[in-house]
Amino acid sequence: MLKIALSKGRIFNETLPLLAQAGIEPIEDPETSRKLILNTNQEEVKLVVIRATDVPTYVEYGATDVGVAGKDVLLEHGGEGLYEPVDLQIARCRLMVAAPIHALPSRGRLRIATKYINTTQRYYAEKGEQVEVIKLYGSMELAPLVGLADQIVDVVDTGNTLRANGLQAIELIAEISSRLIVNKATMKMKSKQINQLIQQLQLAVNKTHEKR
Ligand code: PRT
Ligand code: MG
Repeated sequence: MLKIALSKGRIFNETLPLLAQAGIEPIEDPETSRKLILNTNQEEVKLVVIRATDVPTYVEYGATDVGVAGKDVLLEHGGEGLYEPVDLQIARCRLMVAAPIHALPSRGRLRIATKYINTTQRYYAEKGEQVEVIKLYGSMELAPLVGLADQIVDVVDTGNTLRANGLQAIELIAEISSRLIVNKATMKMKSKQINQLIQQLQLAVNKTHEKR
C-alpha cells in the first residue's frame, strides 16, 4: 500500500498530470466526492486529501508515505523526518514582504502579520532586525488596511490581491514551488516502490519543462 497526501485545489490539480505520467490516476474527483481517501487505478495506491499545511505532519508521522507540499509550508514546518527528493515545479509563487503603497517610514519596531511566523522570525533575525510578528490564519492583506500591522509576509503569484488592497511587494524571501516529500522510514521500508515513484515523477517534471 502506498498513501499519497495531497491538498485540494491548485496542488491537486497540478500534481494530477504528473501522477498520470507515473501511471497513477484517481478514480474519484475530490471536488465532487466527499471522501478523503480516493481510490486510484492502482489497487495499491491511495490519494489522501489533506489541508495544505497539514501535509508535512501526516508524512512526518508516516500516516501517509509521501505527499506534495509547497516550499512555503515546508519552510514553516521545519521538515524534520522528511526527505524532499523532487521539485515538482508546480504551484509556483514567491514568499514576499509587502507593504502599503503609500506607507510612511515607520517609527520603532515594525509589526508584521503573517501565517508564516517561524519563517518570518528567521528572516528578520538573519537580517538583524527587531520586528514584532503577529500570527494570522488568512487574509493577511487586511492587516495593514486596518492598522493591525505595518507589513505582511505572504505568498504572491500575480500580485493582483496585493494591488487590489493598496499593497506592493517590497522584499523577496524565497522562490516557492511544490515538492514531493517522503517519510524517512518509508524511504527505507518501501524503497523499491518509492524510488520508482521518484524516478517517474522526476521524468514527468523534466518532460513538462522540455516542452516549453
Ligand atoms: O486554502 P487553505 O487555507 O486550505 O490552504 P492554502 O491556502 O495553504 O492552500 P492553497 O491550495 O491555496 O495553496 C497551496 C500552495 O500553493 C501554497 O502553500 C503555495 O505553495 C502555493 N501557491 C501558489 C499559492 C499561490 N500560488 C497563491 N497565489 N498559495 C496561495 N496563493 C494565494 C496568495 O496568498 C493570494 O492571497 O492566492 C492569492 C492570490 O494570489 P495573487 O498574487 O495571484 O493575487
Ligand atoms: Mg488558499
